[in-house]
Amino acid sequence: MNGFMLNPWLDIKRIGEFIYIKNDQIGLNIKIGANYAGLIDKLRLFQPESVLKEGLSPSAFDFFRQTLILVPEGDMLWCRQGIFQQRDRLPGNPFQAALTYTDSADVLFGVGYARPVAASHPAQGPGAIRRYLKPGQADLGDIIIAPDETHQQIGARINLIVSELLHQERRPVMLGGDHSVTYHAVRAISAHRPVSLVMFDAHTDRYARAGRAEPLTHANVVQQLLDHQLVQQVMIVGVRDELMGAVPAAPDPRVTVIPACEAEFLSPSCFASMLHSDTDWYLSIDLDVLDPAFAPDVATPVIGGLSLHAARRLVRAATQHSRIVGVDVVEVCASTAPYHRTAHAAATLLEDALRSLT
Ligand SMILES: [Mn+2]
Repeated sequence: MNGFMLNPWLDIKRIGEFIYIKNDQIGLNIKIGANYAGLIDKLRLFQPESVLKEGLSPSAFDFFRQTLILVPEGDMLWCRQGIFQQRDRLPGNPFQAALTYTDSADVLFGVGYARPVAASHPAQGPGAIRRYLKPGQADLGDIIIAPDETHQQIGARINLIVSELLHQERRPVMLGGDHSVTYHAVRAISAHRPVSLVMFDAHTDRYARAGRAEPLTHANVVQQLLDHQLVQQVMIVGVRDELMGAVPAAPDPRVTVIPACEAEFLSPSCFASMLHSDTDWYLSIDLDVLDPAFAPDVATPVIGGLSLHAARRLVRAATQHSRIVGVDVVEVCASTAPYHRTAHAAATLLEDALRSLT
């Protein structure tokens, strides 16, 4: 397999004639002469055999083996900075926890990506949601996103993490970010197996300006998944975009829409029976599915949404009765209030989902 493994806490710096290799998590702090400069590239590319040829003790590199995630070759940003920005959600000793996170079936990671023009800040979603999650979830932290990075670069990382977790037979649980991040997670899953999308959203996310090829956004993520044949079926729950004057998207036999007014009173068993058992499902929860009374801090609120209890019933029905292969929670923005009720609602729905996943 192409790529290399990297300890996410590793800090490699060259200062003058010396190279410092530091890992605060395990109290590692070694200094080597800069004439070993070639060594650093080998370390980064994780070629321990060739490193050993340089005459260093094999045990000096044990810490490199305490690694978990494959990093793509050529993505030097990850290489320099590590994969994840924060790991403070890891239970107990963070280093030990990371080594054993694979014991958990569900593994969280954050993607604080937001469209550049967003007036509000879904980029802060992962941190906001974590504040209300109960401790104990395996959590890789947030992927690093540099200001000038493209959606493709960020997408490649999401793809990599999701693929690696699937390979380990884990379930990826992504904290967004705006809704466009869902595209990359579903694409990664669809490369492994056919998958359908069950999505809670005020919008169909199938909006397009006529006659124009558009880049991936939060507003067309479902349409792009359909156009690129990455989903078998799409079930969208809680839609009420007519209230904001949206033009209905062209009918597509793969898409089922349950309007908010029906979803509020839909029985869990009826909903579960609509999620066909002949496909795996990816669950995506856009917090704007809730009425703004419950979730005001979303990028595009629409009046007339679901109550928290209705959404919880349907999320639990979906996770109890269908094969869910991945989950995300998206579009939680920053709040000016000390009590972030939108993030609390997001954490509640996510915990409902994780509790009832089988
Ligand atoms: Mn959405």
